[in-house]
Amino acid sequence: MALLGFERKYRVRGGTLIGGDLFDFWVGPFYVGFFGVTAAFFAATGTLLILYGAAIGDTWNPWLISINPPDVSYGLSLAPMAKGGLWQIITFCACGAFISWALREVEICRKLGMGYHVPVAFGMAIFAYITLVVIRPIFMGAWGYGFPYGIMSHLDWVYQTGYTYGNFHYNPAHMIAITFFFTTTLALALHGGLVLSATNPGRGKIVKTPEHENAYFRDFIGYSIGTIGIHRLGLFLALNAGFWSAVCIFISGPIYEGSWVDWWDFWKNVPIWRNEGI
Ligand code: UQ1
Repeated sequence: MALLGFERKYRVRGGTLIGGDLFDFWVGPFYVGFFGVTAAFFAATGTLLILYGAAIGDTWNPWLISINPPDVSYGLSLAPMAKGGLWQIITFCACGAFISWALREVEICRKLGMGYHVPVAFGMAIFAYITLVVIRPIFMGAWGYGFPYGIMSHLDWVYQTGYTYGNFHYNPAHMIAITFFFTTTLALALHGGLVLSATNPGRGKIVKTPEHENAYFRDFIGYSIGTIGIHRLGLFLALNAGFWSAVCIFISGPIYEGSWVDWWDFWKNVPIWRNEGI
């Protein structure tokens, strides 16, 4: 079936979570739905407020524009607009836009009778963002612990937060997250390389099949995870990268306030080698 014919066949009514038929239509190639409307509303409002924040700020240099959270002294209350209130509303709009986008993905899954893997995957990224700007600030008692929205300013925040806890490279969850990020790139490089090598064997040669892909890895490392398996592994690795990133920032502050370098001293104090005699 030609691609456009396929789309016509599967552009079906229904599957909406809310709103029934009301927003059940497409604009050009894009499905709208109730959550398309809310995503557009939150994205537009948030973007306009960022522009307004830049306008009342002291620079138009794109590297230096920054929408800052309120001072920590405001706690969890609402701050005046120019003193972090904008950041609070923009954060609300960002959460609204991201969650709307995920729910729009869910509606498209339902229309097509597919699994929810894409919205679940996107949900992990949303969870990591919300951990940074909502969950952790609430546990620490002030919106001021959220990160500023600016190119250089958010880097300054990462620097500052990292060294507040000694050195983030000693944070065990940070180590796990990085390991998952790197392993994700390894898996995608292997997968992308393998599929392209099978489908681009060279001019005039016959395109190869998944059997060749399996045989390649059996010859190479004695094991092939299989064509579905590599995608399960990839999703698992990528979701874990996002999940452990959220864990690593959440435990820094709400759970542990010291230096991550010192945290490893527990290892020296394990009773069997603490050297106190028995
Ligand atoms: C693999 O085994 C496989 O199955 C045929 C793929 O599918 C196309 C792959 O992309 C990759 C990378 C592998 C090898 C991966 C492991 C973990 C052995």
